[in-house]
Amino acid sequence: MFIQLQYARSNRDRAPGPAASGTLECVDAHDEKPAMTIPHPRVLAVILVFLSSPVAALNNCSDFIDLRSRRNITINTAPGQNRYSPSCVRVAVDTSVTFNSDFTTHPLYGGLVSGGVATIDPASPIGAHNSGTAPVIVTLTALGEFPYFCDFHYTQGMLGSIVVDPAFFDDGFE
Ligand SMILES: [Cu+2]
Repeated sequence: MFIQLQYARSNRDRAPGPAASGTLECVDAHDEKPAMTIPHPRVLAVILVFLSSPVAALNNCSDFIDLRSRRNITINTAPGQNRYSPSCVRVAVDTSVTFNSDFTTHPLYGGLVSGGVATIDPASPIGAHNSGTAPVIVTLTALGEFPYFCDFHYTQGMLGSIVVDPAFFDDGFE
């Protein structure tokens, strides 16, 4: 090892130019490698854009409150306020979500609001609830993102989204 380093050093210190015939060439494979490889600027830009953009951003959600350690969560509608609280949440699979609201005055639908247009998703596990004040309890058994909105007030910001991640606490360590 010591001898290898010595050769490498003398090889590096040698004046540039072709080696004279008969000279022993000892090239350490690592000797010519830069200490750190810097990606091409364009590659770097793509990486930065990827890192800075949220994983998902449906229904005005960019920051998701991390509630993955909970088995049950509640999304409330504050009286007199046309919004959900919390609105953007990240939960573990099989989490039970309780919506507390007056669904007659705040019809709740699973679906996407994009460009000011709300589209009900009939396949959403959040479903459709447009009457009464009984709590709506939804258990989210599939991975993915499930946006939802109030049909009367989504233009006022009464909308949100739930990201369902794999359960990280299945071993009981919570
Ligand atoms: Cu509403």
